[in-house]
Formats: sequence, C-alpha cells, structure tokens
Amino acid sequence: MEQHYTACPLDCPATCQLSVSLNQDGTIRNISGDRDHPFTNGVICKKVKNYKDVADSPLRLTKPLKRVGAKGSGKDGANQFEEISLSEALDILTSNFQRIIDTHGAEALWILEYAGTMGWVQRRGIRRLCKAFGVSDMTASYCVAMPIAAYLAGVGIGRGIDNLECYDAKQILIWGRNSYVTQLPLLSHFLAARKKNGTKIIVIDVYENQTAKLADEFYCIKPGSDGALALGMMRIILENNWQDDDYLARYTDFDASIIEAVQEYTIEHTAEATGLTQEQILKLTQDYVNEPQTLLDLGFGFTRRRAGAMNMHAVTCLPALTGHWKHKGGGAFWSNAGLYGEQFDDSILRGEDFTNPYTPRSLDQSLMGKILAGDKAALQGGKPVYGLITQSINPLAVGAKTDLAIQGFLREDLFTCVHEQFLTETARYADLVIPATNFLEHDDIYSVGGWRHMHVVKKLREGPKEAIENHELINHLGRSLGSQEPSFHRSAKEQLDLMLKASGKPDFDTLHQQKGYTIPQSFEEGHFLNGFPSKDGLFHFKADWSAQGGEAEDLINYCPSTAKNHADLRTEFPYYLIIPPKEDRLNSTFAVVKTGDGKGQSMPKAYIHPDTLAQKGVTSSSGHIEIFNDQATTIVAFEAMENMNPQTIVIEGIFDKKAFGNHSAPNALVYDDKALPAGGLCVHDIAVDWKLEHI
Ligand SMILES: Nc1nc2c(c(=O)[nH]1)N[C@H]1C(S)=C(S)[C@@H](COP(=O)(O)OP(=O)(O)OC[C@H]3O[C@@H](n4cnc5c(=O)[nH]c(N)nc54)[C@H](O)[C@@H]3O)O[C@H]1N2
Ligand SMILES: Nc1nc2c(c(=O)[nH]1)N[C@H]1C(S)=C(S)[C@@H](COP(=O)(O)OP(=O)(O)OC[C@H]3O[C@@H](n4cnc5c(=O)[nH]c(N)nc54)[C@H](O)[C@@H]3O)O[C@H]1N2
Ligand SMILES: [Mo]
Repeated sequence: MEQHYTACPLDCPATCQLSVSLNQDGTIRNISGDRDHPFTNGVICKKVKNYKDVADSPLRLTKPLKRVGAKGSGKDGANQFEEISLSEALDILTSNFQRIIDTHGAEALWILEYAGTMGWVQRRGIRRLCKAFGVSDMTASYCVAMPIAAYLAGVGIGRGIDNLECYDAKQILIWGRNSYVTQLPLLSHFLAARKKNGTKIIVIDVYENQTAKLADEFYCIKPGSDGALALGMMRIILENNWQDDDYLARYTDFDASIIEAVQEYTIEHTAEATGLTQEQILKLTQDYVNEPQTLLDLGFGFTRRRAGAMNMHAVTCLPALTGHWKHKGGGAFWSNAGLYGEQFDDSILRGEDFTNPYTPRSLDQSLMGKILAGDKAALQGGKPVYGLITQSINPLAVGAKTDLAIQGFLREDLFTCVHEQFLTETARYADLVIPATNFLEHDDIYSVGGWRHMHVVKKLREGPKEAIENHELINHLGRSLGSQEPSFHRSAKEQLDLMLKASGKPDFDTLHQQKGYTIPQSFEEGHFLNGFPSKDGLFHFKADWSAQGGEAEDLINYCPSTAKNHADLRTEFPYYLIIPPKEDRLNSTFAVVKTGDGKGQSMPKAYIHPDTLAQKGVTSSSGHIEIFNDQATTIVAFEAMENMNPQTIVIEGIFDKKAFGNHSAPNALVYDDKALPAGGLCVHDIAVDWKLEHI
C-alpha cells in the first residue's frame, strides 16, 4: 500500500508529519505519524489517527446550500436550506457582495478566517479581498493576541529554544499548558527525556489536568495568579542574590526599579495571591534557580484572561533574571510563530503586492457579537457590517458571547456566506453555505508552531464535485468583482512558488520532494546569545505595553500588580469558569462527528471541587449543575475533583450546542471585554455562579 507524505492541517503546535494510505476510491485507509520527522517522531494523537471519521464523514457537505424561508425559521431556530449548484452559489455570492459594495462601500463587507486549516495559502488568501477592494480585514486575536503581546514586550519576538533540547534539560517546567491534550508529540519527547535522563517534570496549573497527572510535581494555583507567582519568585531570587548580574547587565534592561517593583511580592503576599504555601513557593524558586538547564514550556492556557499577557511577560522574566537562557536545555518556549515570519515572506499570499492596495480597517474577531450588533467602538466608528464571508472558522461555536453573535447572524439586513466542510453551528445560520475541500484535496504549506519545520504537501485526491478550495473561491470572487490582479488567476501552488522564491527558498516541488524544510537554527540564535530581537537587543523587564496595542495607563510598566481577571471584576459571580481543550476533539473540528449525543460518546462535564459543592450543601460527587452569569446559562453533568483550585470550575472541550439541550453552550458565557493590551478570547476568565439541577 502506497504511503503518501502529508501533514496535519489542524491548529495544534505539533503540526505532525503524516503518512497516509488511501483506498482505491480515495477514502483514507490509514493515518500514522511519520517516523522520518524528528519532531513528529512517529507519534500522533488518537483523534488524528481516526481523522478519517471527519475527513470521510457521511456528514461532509457535498452540495452548496441556499437559505429558504425567513432567517431562523428552521429547526432549533436556525435556517432552512435547499441544495443548489456550485455555479449558482458563486453567482449569489458575487451578486450580494456587489450589491453591498454598490450600496454601502466595500468596508461594509467583512472577512473571517482562523484555525480550521493552518495551511498558509488556503488560510491567508482571503485577505486579498481586503487589499483588492477595501473589504474590512479581520484582526486574528482568539489565542495569539495575549502571548504575542507578552513576547514582543519582553523577548522581542515570538520564538524560543529548540524544544528537542528537552533531552539536554535537567528539569522541565510546564506552565499553563496541557501538553498531553494539546500537543502530545512534544510531551512524548519530554517523557522520553525523563525516561532516558531522569529529567524532572513540573506542572503549574489550576486543576490536575492529564499533563499534571503525569508530572513529578504539580503546583495548583489560583487562576490568573501566575504573574504574582513569577514576581514573588523574582523577589526571593533578588533577596538572596541568586540573579546573574553579568547576564542582566549584558542582555537586559534590568535596573533598580525592578527590585523596587517586586518588593510588594513578599512571600506572604505571594502565598495569599497564588494559594500556594510559602514552603511551596520557596521550593519552586530554589529548584528553578539551582537548575539552569530548566526548560520553561509556556502554554496559551494561562494567557487566556484579561491580564494574561502581563502574566506571561512576568514569567518570561525568570530565565532573564537567572541567566538560564545561556544554557543548553535552558530558557523558554511558547511558540516559534515569529521564526516563520523571519524566514518566509507571506505578503504575496495576502495580496500586499497588489497595485495600490487598500489598507482597510481591521475588525477584531473576538468582538464578533458586538460588531454584528453595530457597536460603534467595535466597528471603529466605521460602517456597520452588511456582508460576511467565513473560511476555516466556526465563530458561533468557538467565539465569545456566542448567543449575541447568533442574533447578529439572524439580522435581516446581513448577508452571510459560510465556506465549510460541514453544516457547523455557524453554517446553520448562514444565507449561503459553500462546501470546502479538505487537507487531502488541496496543496499547501504548514508551519510547525512547536518546532522549526515547514511541511510542503500536495493534494492527494479530488474533493467532492461541488466543493471548492478556499484559494479558488477567493480567486473567483476577486475576478467576478472586477479585480485585474494576476493573483486571482494563479493556482495555490503558483502563489506558494512565488512566495517561496521571494523568501529565497527552493520551489514547491523541490521542497515537497524533500519532505519540507527544516529551518536551521544555531544554539546562539535559539538562546538569543547574540542579543534579543528587540530594537535595542535587550530583554525587557520594563514592558512598553503601549507599543503592543495601547491602554498602557491600565497597566503599571512591568508588573501586573494592578491587573485583575475579568472574573475578579464581577464579584456577584464568585466562581471562575475555565473551558479548555479536550483530548478527543480539536477546537470545534470534531464536534460535528462527536456531538455528545451518540452512544459511547464523550459528553461535556464540569469538574468541581468537593468543598465548592459543600458550600451549596451538595454531598453527591456527580449529577448536573446549572452554571450561569449575566450573559447566559448552561447546564452540564458534574464530577467532583479534589486536586483543583476550589473556586474554579472546568469544562473541557467544545461541543455542539445541542449537547446542552435548551440551554446555551459555555462559550455564550465568555465575555468580550478587552484582554490587555491587544484583545483576545478570554475563555479561561469567566465569572459564574452555579446551582444544583435536578433532572
Ligand atoms: N470553549 C472554548 N472555546 C475556544 C477555545 C477553547 O479552548 N475553549 N479555544 C479558542 C482557540 S485557541 C481557537 S484557535 C479557536 C479555534 O476555532 P476555529 O478557528 O473555529 O477552529 P476549528 O473549530 O478547528 O475549525 C473551524 C472550521 O474550519 C473548517 N475547515 C477546516 N478546514 C477547512 C478548509 O480548508 N476550508 C474551509 N473553508 N473550512 C475548513 C472546519 O470544518 C471547522 O468547522 O477556538 C477558540 N474557542
Ligand atoms: N486536543 C486538543 N488539542 C488542541 C486544541 C484542542 O481543542 N484540542 N486546541 C489547539 C489550540 S487552537 C491551542 S491555542 C492550543 C492551546 O493549548 P494550551 O497551551 O495547552 O492551552 P489550554 O489547553 O487552553 O490551557 C492549558 C492549561 O492552562 C490552564 N490554565 C487556565 N488558566 C490558568 C492560569 O491562570 N494559570 C495557569 N498556570 N494555568 C491556567 C488550564 O487549566 C489548562 O490545563 O491547543 C491546541 N491543541
Ligand atoms: Mo488556538
């Protein structure tokens, strides 16, 4: 059986290199992790091993759908549809977009894209509409806005050490990342390092997640207290003179003002803020200081909150203070997103090379509910949105305030086109649904966020006859709306070839032949030993938040002592709800086949501390609870969990709304208040109350 080289298109930092065999009819026979790839190393997660359940699902959309009847007149208050041909669908799309441009101007159209496919050309090409016509652009903020702000403020770029240095590390500190669930190949390297070298694995989280269960030590802290913990550790380090003065002088902007700033974080105050004991804080600090070869593996998880960027910045100060960056296996890693920006110039994919390109406003995806509701600030004082096209995103399931966003889609004066593989929650509310190809059915390149490799993969089979790839749909729209740009006549592969050439890299076929491109990185570059990639070459303890999107007045310069969680600002809802990823699904991608109502399927479940249950007189360790705040109410089964922060409730995974009966899905409880300094989706910063539900 022929094994084909391809890559996982899903939004996980591992971005595994896959070996796929197909049946004669093109359906998937087998998927495995490619052993040739040093980072994938033959390991893939169970869900992608079974990805054929999604990629070849009978639920796959094969025909375009047009809304019939009034908006919201279908089952469950969504729309009703009839099947139409692809050419009719393309005509409807063009005529509606043209009508809106003629009536309101192109600014009244908006694009939305995100993480359904991480392929560069299929994902980024939609932005050509903004450059060619002035269609409103989208600010991608969901999970990247906070960590990127933190990295730009301190390190100067979003990249870090080579994760495979875990084999040189003596200790790995996994901070706010659930690697077992969210990036299994990396964790399997960590576990192999432990087996081989006795490397110690420490986890800092707010509940005993599956990664914490495998760790040697687990520190369970209060949500949002990571900044306080880091500053408390810094105070102990400075008090004991454990800092690396030479390193600080040569590589950082450290001065006496930092010593002054951390004084507030006495061990008593830090214990109070984090919920840890003083002994724990001291031990963690000593263990960190005594082992320069400590790899800090920083997750998105602890940044998904109002002050998440500041908390992450404070944590990145630790290896700078101790000089751990200098050592093999030492330093920190969150993502290598910035490395690809240095290596590949994607401006051709985005249409930035167009003649007289427009620079339209860019509306924040995390504010979709407000934007569709006509909120002036969210619209940046510009036109309301009258037309929308989405690709590779399911915003009515994954965003904030999803009930409000659904109301937006139901607006009579809004035209929505959803380009999708499935009739998702968002597609169900669209005026027009166009079937999309999947990763086996188009060419693309995929960057490995967790390492330093670009996969370059070719289409392996044809998609459904009436499906169209993202790139070709945008090509069609560009041409039919009258653009003369040659870009709208090029294939995905031609676009990629031009991009690779502009980036000084071999062409698509050559790179495909050699199974992608591993970015060379020296020890010095990975560890910033020639200086940090900031303007002055220094690591910044003193963050200039105003350069990262503003609102500096809300923050003190370099420490988050004034910054609170959104949840702390709503005292009438005293519990913290966090809604992180779950092992058997990836964002909303598997929710279409794992609906939570089938036999043997995983169901949404809330983990809650027995003391919290006791606060409301609940003595059973399972049952159902209603969880609510001022935005929405959801209902889920609960299970008591001892090893978690007592004020916290955890619901893992994104499920179809139907799994919550007549109630809202948990994302409806997510606020769209601004995360500092540059926005983002605060899925782990939700204030709620709860009560027992008798069903
Ligand atoms: N409760 C909760 N909500 C969250 C999060 C959380 O942890 N908890 N995490 C947030 C984060 S970090 C992220 S990144 C977002 C991700 O949310 P999204 O960006 O919406 O990502 P997915 O749900 O993976 O995929 C969206 C859709 O893309 C479609 N798709 C896949 N490939 C293609 C393609 O080639 N073309 C087209 N047209 N469509 C395609 C899939 O069918 C899928 O329905 O969710 C956020 N929402
Ligand atoms: N199986 C699976 N894998 C995924 C995804 C998925 O949906 N399913 N989504 C993918 C995407 S888009 C992304 S962005 C990544 C995200 O992956 P991660 O970086 O792992 O982020 P999360 O899973 O959101 O959160 C990780 C941990 O942070 C913890 N946490 C929450 N608040 C705090 C806090 O204040 N302090 C500390 N210390 N910890 C806290 C949560 O309890 C959770 O255990 O995963 C990717 N991988
Ligand atoms: Mo994400």
